Amino acid sequence: MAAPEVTHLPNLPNDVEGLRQSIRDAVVRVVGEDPRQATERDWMEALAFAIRERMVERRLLTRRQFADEDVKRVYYLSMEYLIGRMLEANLRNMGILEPARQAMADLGVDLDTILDLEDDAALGNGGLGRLAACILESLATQGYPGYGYGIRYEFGMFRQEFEPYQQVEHPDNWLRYGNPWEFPRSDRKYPVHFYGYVVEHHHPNGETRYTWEDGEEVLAMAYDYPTAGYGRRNVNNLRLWAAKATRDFDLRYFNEGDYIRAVADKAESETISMVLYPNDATAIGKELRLKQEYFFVSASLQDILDRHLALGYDLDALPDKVAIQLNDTHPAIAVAELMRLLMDAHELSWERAWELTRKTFAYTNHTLMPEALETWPVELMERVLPRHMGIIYQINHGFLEEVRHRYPGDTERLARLSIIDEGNGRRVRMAHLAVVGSHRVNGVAALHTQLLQETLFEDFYNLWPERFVNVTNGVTPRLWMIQSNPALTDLLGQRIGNDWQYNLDGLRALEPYAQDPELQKAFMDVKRANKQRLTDLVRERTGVELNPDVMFDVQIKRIHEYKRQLLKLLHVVDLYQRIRAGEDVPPRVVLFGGKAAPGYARAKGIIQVINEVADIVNNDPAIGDRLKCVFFPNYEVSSASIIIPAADISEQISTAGFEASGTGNMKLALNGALTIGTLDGANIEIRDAVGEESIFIFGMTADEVVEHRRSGPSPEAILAQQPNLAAAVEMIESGFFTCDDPETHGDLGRYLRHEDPFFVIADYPAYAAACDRADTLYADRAAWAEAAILNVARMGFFSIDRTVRDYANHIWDITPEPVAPSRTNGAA
Ligand code: NBG
Repeated sequence: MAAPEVTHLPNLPNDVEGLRQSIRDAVVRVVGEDPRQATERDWMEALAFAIRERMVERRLLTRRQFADEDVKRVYYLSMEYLIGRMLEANLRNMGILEPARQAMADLGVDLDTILDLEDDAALGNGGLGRLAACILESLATQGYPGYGYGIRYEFGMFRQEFEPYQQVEHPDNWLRYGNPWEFPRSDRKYPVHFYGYVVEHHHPNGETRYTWEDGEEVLAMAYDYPTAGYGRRNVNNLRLWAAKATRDFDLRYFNEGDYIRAVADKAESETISMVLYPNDATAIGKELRLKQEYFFVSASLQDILDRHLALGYDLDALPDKVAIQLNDTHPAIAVAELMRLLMDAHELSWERAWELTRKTFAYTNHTLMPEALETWPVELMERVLPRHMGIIYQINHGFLEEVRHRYPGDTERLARLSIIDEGNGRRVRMAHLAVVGSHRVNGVAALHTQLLQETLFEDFYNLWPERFVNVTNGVTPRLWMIQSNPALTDLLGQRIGNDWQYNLDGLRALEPYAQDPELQKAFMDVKRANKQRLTDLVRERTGVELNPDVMFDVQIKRIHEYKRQLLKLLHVVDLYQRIRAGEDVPPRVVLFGGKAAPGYARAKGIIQVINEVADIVNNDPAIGDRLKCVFFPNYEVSSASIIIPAADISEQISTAGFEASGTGNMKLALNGALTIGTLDGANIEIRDAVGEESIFIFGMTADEVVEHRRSGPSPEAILAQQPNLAAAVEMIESGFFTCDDPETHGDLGRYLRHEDPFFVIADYPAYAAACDRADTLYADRAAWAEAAILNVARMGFFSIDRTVRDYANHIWDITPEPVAPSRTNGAA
């Protein structure tokens, strides 16, 4: 046992004085600059270091308590974490935002200026990655022992520019100045193996064992990011892996005298963690992607088992002490990897290993879209991960035996359920591997879970109904209200106190005041100020001048056909024509934001046409303030924080049955925007929560979409009945918005008239009518304010804290372990 003074943690003071001291010291000791000459960036770094010292101290306290209390831990395996900026979030959750602001002011530095210097940590594409970030924050806030594992991509989500209308992607070099939040852990490195072959060993005792030989090895090195809970002392950890070449690897070639080859190979093995694939909800099918998946899964599982054993637990106790959540199928290879580790490294029997594996894993599905379902060619899997391919075969064999027993003679069912798809050139279905290897499978909204059970996983549901649960997504009110909307946060504080910050259902206390004219005025004033803030940002980023007194109608999300940005665009063109024809339509600002996957031509075409339409509309003197259309460039977490609080209307208009949940819908509604939406994903639950009168629902239901696809009228037939819509389509394809060049969007016209796979045309009349209903309500300020206030008051269900409790209670079986205020920093 080390002496108490050795194990004592520093216990740094959190008052203005103590912070000022730490920041000043850090400028000299960590940044290496004279405080007299320090730049804003130097001060930012110094501030970050002062915070991180305090965070790590609490993390160590948290870890000591978890060890003392023998807790069960959950590990969240995700290829993506869309975190955004960390400085303000950490200050806020550590409870030192105001003291730090004062301390910085004392040092002659404006905190807000500093906050704006930070790059977003954009290690994710969209909703799936942002959900992962919200879940980690909530785990810490609620005191759950929960850890994230992922990849420390050198380059995150690309930066989007328009040149002038088309999306151009630029690399996101977010680590170029280093990163003050990470703790590189050179003592936490694990070898990860690729390629090679498998050798079978028969023991005299009848056992067969396997070794995986030859091939290549890469090291995974840990980088830790402490994650602070809000209003609690708990600090958890996000561990991201970076690929490093092994020493052996270098040596082999160095010894052969091939220095250049050695260095080149080193660089190549380090490409594994180089870049995030910028594809949202589409499987990519590239070998490097498979290597990324296996790389982070293998390192994470080795680390989890190491910790489990180091804490003194037996492997048999794995499911009692460890839960592992697979965030979509990206980490599904974990099922085979855990089997490999338990059998080949720890010498457990197949049966024992399989039981532990199934009890430990759970799997979240995030989409029904066929193009998102990962399958890997057997040939590729055999080459890159030969041992895993063998294990998958054996898992599949046992599983199909079980199916055969339940459904004798049903060969079609066997083919449908098999982990190996024999129909498409033999591929491994990762979703099937995930379901077979997990004790729970969840969808992310009620409709999505229902559709999973009825369609994608119907056969699995019939086999194991007890494995399926729904966990509706949520969002963290710390980022999406307290930080993004300080004005509304203050107003809520004055009216109903701050309990809602810890239990979002507390927002209900606002309901009785929804008709109070004073509150309505204050609420609308807050909205007006937020719109002014966005107006300033839009001017700065695009040069377009908005009028904050008109309705702000917002569609922000990845660009995808099923999300139907084209539906909104047709409405813009329709309005434009009506205004030009002299009709008196209510004024509005339409704001789009979102990125297209670089290889998704249709989505990039949608961005281009929106930009072109915007340019004409915004510069047409006949239009003025009655219609403005903006494509906000490089939509990311930090810009979402400005856009969302300023929205009056939230566009959630996906083709019903396609959006698994949505979470932007929740953020916008929480901030008082009214939803125009289809009965899709979590929109349905939002409608149930806020009530029919506070939401504008339109369009086909998921069932009706299926029916329409089978026997509905063609888009052409519908256009023949809809003169306004037909005129809008014609205007686009005529080349009106592209300097009279009909070529550019001729294809888009054909697409809408003859294909329209997501039923933009079919849903348009209902959509335009929903927009009109919104306009009518908006014209009645009091009625609008009342609906918006009720909307906020009724959004408590969509807190990520409820989501995380659902996972904890129904899937992980873990309990909160808040760090006791009495826990001292002394020797533990
Ligand atoms: C996305 C869905 C969204 C959902 C998020 C988070 C993928 C594969 N799925 O509807 O499209 O809100 O996941 O669950 O990115």
